[in-house]
Amino acid sequence: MSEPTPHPLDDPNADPFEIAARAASEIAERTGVDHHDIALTLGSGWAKAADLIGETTATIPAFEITGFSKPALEGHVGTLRSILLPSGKRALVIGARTHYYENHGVRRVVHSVRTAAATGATTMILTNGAGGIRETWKPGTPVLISDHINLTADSPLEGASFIDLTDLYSSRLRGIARSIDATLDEGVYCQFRGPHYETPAEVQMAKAIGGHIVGMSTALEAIAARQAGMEILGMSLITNLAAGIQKTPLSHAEVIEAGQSAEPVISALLARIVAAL
Ligand code: 8IG
Repeated sequence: MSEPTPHPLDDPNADPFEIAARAASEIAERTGVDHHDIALTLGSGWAKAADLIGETTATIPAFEITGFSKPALEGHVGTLRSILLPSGKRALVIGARTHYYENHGVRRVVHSVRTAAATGATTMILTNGAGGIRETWKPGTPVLISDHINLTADSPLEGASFIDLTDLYSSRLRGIARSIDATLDEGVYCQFRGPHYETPAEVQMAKAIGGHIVGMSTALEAIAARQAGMEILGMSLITNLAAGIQKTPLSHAEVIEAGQSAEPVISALLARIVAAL
């Protein structure tokens, strides 16, 4: 038996930005594209957007790139794709998310975002599947993230990095999204640690403090994207109403099923938004 290779981001002396820069140069080499303009992280329910936004010119298993981990969850694609958009811009599609609940530390959670920034991307589109607190949101509803409440009690920033998070989820980009679909609602995303879903009491807490969407990703990634100077568009697919809001218990299978049936519609929507950026 060989020793498992240590993960480069687990070395406390390693510089996560240097590792992201290394990952970006590997992506440039493997894709033949030395600069990407836009990056998209496609969460549950959003994966098909990759096929609709343009022509895929390279697909790389993410774990072959420095700093990326093997996917923990089935149904998460685990690839990095370089896509040529009709506009001539280049998009990097990240189908491999490391979740905070995997307990690999926040550096590994935000590595894909830092890598995207190091490839040159100045726009970061973060998508996820999430629970809805507003009863008017039926499963399958896409919503814009207007702001977030980070309930992980963690941060991707190290040391005294005081980063402004006003307009973290760009009102300009939300406006573009709404110009494509005027019916798009928006809400405040609460990132819980997970991987358990919330109790009904926790959902009521999230509602009381101003939350509308509950999830297990995105907020920490958005903070890292802002630190890297990117403009952020966040979108959630409401796959279920949050615990206690819906009358029946939550099941991962139902969440996956809701995501799959909404996927064609929301992927087409996202593709139209990307074309308008
Ligand atoms: I999909 O109801 C999905 N992800 N925290 N709560 C949290 N994450 C989720 C939920 C949910 N649904």
